[in-house]
Amino acid sequence: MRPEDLVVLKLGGSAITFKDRPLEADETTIKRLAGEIAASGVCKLIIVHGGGSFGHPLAHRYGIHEGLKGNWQLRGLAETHLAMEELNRLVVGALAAEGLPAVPLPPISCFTTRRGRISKAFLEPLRALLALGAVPVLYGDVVLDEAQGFAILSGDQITAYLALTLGASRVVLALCVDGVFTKDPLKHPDARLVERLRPEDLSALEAGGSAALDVTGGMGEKLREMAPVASAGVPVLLVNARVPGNVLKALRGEKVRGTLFLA
Ligand code: IP8
Repeated sequence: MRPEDLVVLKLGGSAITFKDRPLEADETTIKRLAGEIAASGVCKLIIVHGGGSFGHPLAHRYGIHEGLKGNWQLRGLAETHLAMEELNRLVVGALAAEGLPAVPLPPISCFTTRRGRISKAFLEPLRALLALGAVPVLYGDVVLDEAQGFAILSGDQITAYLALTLGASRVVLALCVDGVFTKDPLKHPDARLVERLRPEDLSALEAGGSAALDVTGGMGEKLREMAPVASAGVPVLLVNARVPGNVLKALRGEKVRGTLFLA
């Protein structure tokens, strides 16, 4: 990989938090992943992380994803953003402890949406951080929405948007499962890992959704979000972040168990 090649890494919320324990981060995994990211030697990197048990329960409690229904939700808007900042601080702190110049970039102040889809993006600070050699760290967040007041902007949508807009060479999705399966592996023991997936294969698969609460969708939604990236010829690699060494190998472009999503 050339030093100028941009990689976008998404750390799934279920990989870095305990999804069934509200506001509890898996700090051991975050620390290990930070070590793997630092050891990968990728020079031009953007990290986006999900909400897991920080953003999702609050967003759900206040119906943030449904848009403005009443002023009582404003408190939830603030609380959801603060919870995400808290998780972001843990991720950025772990990266900094490994010597990486990680800098938080709150999506609430650089994106707006229209019915939940990115409508405007102010990417100058992000471009400038990359040019300086820093590692911007974004996350799924509450954002202001032109049509419905506010919305949840998922880390996946941000990842796909940045990969396409900034011309990434690769996207790595670090999840809590090995990749895409032929069936939901939690329900079907005969489910097989799909090692190579094309956007046109999507409808043929019963993508295994995550069982825990997730207001921005599970695996199916993730793949639909990544389809334009894969279709544009940018490889999207899905790997299990809970297996030590996987993220390191994926970032280095080495062979690793997972799903390669590419047209
Ligand atoms: O976990 C959603 O981001 P995701 C973040 O990437 C919030 O879907 C605030 C629920």
